[in-house]
Amino acid sequence: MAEMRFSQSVSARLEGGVLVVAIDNPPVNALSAHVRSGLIAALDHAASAAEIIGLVISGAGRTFIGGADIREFGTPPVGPSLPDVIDRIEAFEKPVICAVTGAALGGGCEVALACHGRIAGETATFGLPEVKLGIVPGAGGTQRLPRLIGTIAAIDLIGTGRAAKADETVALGLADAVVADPLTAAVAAVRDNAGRPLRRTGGMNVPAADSAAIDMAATTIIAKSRGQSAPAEAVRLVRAAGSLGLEQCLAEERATFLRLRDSTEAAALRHVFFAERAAGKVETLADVAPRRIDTVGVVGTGLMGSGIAVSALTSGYRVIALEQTREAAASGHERIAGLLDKTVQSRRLTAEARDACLARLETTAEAKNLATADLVVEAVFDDLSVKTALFRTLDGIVAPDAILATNTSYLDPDRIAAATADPSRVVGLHFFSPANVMRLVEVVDCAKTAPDVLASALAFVNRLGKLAVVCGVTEGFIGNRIFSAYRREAEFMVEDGALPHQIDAALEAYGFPMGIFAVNDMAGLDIAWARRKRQAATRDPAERYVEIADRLCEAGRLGRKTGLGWYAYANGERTVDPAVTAVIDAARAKKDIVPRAFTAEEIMDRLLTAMVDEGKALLAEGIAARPGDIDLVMINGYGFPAHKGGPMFAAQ
Ligand code: T1G
Repeated sequence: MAEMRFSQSVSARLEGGVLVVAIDNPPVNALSAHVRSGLIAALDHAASAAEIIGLVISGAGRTFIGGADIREFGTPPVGPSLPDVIDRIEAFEKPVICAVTGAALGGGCEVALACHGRIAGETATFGLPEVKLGIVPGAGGTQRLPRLIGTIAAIDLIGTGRAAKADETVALGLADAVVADPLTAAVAAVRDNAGRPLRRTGGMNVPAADSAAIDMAATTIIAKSRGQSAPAEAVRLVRAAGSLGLEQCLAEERATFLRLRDSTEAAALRHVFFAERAAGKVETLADVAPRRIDTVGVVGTGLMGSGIAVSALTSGYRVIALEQTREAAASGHERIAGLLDKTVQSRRLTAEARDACLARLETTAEAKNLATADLVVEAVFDDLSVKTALFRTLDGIVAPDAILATNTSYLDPDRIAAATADPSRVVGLHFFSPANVMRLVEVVDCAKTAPDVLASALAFVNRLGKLAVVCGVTEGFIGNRIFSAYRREAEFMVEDGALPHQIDAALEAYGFPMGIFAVNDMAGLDIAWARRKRQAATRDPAERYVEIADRLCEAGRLGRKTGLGWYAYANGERTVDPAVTAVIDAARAKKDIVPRAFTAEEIMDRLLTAMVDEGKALLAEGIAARPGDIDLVMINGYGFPAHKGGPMFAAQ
């Protein structure tokens, strides 16, 4: 069967009168200009060839279509536009069926919606993730999806931007069938539909739905948007589909898409998208093969250790979890099993998969059982002498090529590595709590870490499905160093006149889920207090130091866990406590500080400046490789709103 080429990325072959079109635009078959023109050319050809009874649209490789080409955003538009292609497909006289293997996202899902039938392969996923890029679907998604699956389901899919797996899409009415061989099935579907009235999605009515239920779905989406504008806009457009004409709504959708595309919010989220793709990529490791890791040892099964164990288990690793005593090992097993149960309850894991995880878990008090581990991650108490003693022990147990990783947050991993005979096999893996939920892992490239050890650590974090950001050795790595810098600035402003709840309100209005003083209360004030006390002897007396937090801790106000911290927590409710204001007033009086007023804007400017200045220092010291890495750490580890792009981006 001769291949026909319609552009550099679109070709086709004829199969029994059916034109089977393949899009081949690596890496994800994005709808670049040459893909769009190739599709139009294929349709033109099919329209003019009487022997052709219809078309199948498919994607080469493991993706159907990853969406519009995001790299084209902000560049001069090149025709045909995606709506042109979509309208042409939907209006086509002959049946057009898509065979979906892998992801059909954004414009890729909109192409599928315009087809007269959708055949899904077992790996197929459908989604309109545009809100994650600060935009709305711009080629009919907000109008055609509700026609197929109803307003409520459409609000959920478009408002969250999540991708639905093949089975769910058939249940929703988005895909017609899930089959092992979608291409063959699609060709058959073209034959079945040839010469018959075609099902044009745009021509369908939006199924009626209970308005209260629609309101509920809309409220849920908007409540989670943390001030981002795209979700509310998407909900508005989907709701309009049920009440206004298609053409009018398509025009409004397009106008909204173009307006949002050029917004700062969308630019911020595009920055985050590409920063995530760049993160974890280390040029010097391009040709370095990671070591094989099948068995992971975890030392300590407390909050962090059990979370790390669960992440490794649910990613298919065998896990040996070590505790100091048999009793502790048994309760560690229980804690891990409990977390797995919770994951099953939240439908993120099947019961069978949980059982398989437990079958791959061993908890023990025998350190020698770690001899078969390819990688050991320690999550014991954050004390240097405890960690160095542990690494010395592990050094004598694990295989010479096994990797030792420390989960320390603040200690110097080089000093931990120096306790071993071979520091080149030591790396930092700084997880965030809860480790089975938080995406971010700071992968610390220590002074002597071997390239293939770093490559192995990155491969391990990728396999956990987490976001790896590489950083060098400094106290607090990227995240905690920046966190300390803006906490310091926040405390300066408190001493100068602002109140903790005012600063938190400014951060929450900016888009943080929680302000810095509330975060400190949640984490517990004693950890930072212990570190300040450790540093007191070496602190520069000329350096400004705010004592308020020390006074709170001395008064037993250690945060939520004691019911009192920067706030009071009667019945778990966060309330402003005049006793704290009194401590603050006393601290100001002691330094003869006359308090002054701060606007929310000034508060945010000062906090962002503190973050950015520390970020610039981290880049200058070579601790962070890219500004985007710093943004990802603050977004994924410290609640910085993604739609602001992170501190380095926001500062631009
Ligand atoms: N455009 C351009 N480049 C893209 C791209 C896209 N849509 N998607 C991915 N890439 C690049 C990415 O930067 C990386 O490049 C490489 O492909 C592999 O990506 C009108 C306007 C499809 C699930 O939001 O979710 O359609 O780093 O590492 O893990 O309504 O990519 O190698 O140089 O992520 O296999 C909507 C975005 C667009 C989906 C594959 N679509 N992509 O995951 O690979 S807006 C999306 C993804 C839209 C219309 C609107 C994932 C993937 P590099 P990767 P992966």
